[in-house]
Amino acid sequence: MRTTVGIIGAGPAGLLLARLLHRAGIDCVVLESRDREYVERRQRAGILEQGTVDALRACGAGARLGREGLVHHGIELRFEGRRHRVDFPSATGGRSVTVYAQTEMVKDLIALQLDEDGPPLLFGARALAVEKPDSAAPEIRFHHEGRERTLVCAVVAGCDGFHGIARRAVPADRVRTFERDHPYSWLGVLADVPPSCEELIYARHPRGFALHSMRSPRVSRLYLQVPNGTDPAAWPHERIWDELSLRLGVDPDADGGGSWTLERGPITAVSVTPMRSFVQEPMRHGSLFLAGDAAHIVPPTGAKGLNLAVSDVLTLARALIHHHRTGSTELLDGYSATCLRRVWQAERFSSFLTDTLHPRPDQSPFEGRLQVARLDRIATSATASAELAENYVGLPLS
Ligand code: RFL
Ligand code: PHB
Repeated sequence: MRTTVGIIGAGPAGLLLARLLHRAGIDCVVLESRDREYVERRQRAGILEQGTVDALRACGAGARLGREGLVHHGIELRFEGRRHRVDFPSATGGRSVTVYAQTEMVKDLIALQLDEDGPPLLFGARALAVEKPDSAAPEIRFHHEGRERTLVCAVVAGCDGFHGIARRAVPADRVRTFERDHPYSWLGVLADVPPSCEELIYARHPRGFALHSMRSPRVSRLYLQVPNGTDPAAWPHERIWDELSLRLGVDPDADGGGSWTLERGPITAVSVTPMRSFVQEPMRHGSLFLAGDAAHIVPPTGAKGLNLAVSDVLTLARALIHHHRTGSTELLDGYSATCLRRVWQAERFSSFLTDTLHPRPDQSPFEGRLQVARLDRIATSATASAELAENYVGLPLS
């Protein structure tokens, strides 16, 4: 098999790249190790930056998103029983974010690719290795329908996520990795109950972080900070609701406190996700380009992972299209540096929010007070609040 761009992975990065290249008349093939049902059901992110929404609209994947996506103009911070709302439009020249599940975005992109005669998308096709990545004809060795095959390409796009194989094709002496593990995980639950809030709530509590998000007007998505290695079975549903109520709770006498209750309902899914910060530099090796989680991971607190995958892919598609039309490699040569600037801004912001909202198991009382002081600063300074808002809605695409 031969193609111009061989794409490994049908997550948001690989699917959007395929869509953008196909529309520009560049051939590609997408290899995905899982089956369609699995890819469409995997519960992941929920917050799209304005730039991500604009990109999906521009490539024709914005119809259902426009109907079903919930536009949010702010978030609420809770700490010490207090409530503080961060307003986005007033701090960012009118920008906002959209709540739309990653799974829905993936379904929309798959449907477009299959229904509109898009480029080949092979499910159950597991890439085993990228051979000759630094040559002009790199190859992807993959396993599909019981046999091993080879896809010969001009360019390979490694969009295969954090556990993929593309990143490992770069020789060890050509890369640097930067990593930080966090001493806690998130227990995530999906519940068939209308959200008890209109906007997302991020809470810092001495017992740990909690987040109230949503998937639709009828489905809530909630998270609790838990120790690494937590077994979801140790969290019966009543215990989950009790802990969420406690951590998200408000004090009627505190600033903005008032009264608030968390509505409970049937929990339909529980999972535990470790928190990780990771970057591999550079994001290109010869004809192999890494995009999305294949190159970097941020802890989910800043809601940046999916949005970074999208911004990488926009940069890569633009560079490939420019090369296809003009023969110039200028944008391809700048790909890694352009992406990494934005990646490190997202790492910085995600680390800041993570460190501010999660009490570490070994932290000193002094550090606890600093977390509260940082949140108090956001609640009382328009400048500090605007800094959070600007980063949350997404820094401009360069
Ligand atoms: P993905 O989505 O992991 O897709 C990679 C695809 O590659 C396939 N694959 C292979 N295919 C062929 N051969 C191989 N050898 C392969 N190895 C892997 C996989 O099956 C998969 O289909 O990476 P991509 O496209 O880079 O997208 C990244 C995002 O999925 C990720 O950054 C976000 O989900 C992170 N994230 C969030 N991001 C946000 O922007 N906003 C959020 O609100 C947000 N919340 C979250 C999150 C991630 C979470 N978890 C589960 C880590 C909340 C959570 C709980
Ligand atoms: C989600 O809805 O899954 C979500 C929202 C905000 C985050 C992380 C996850 O920061």
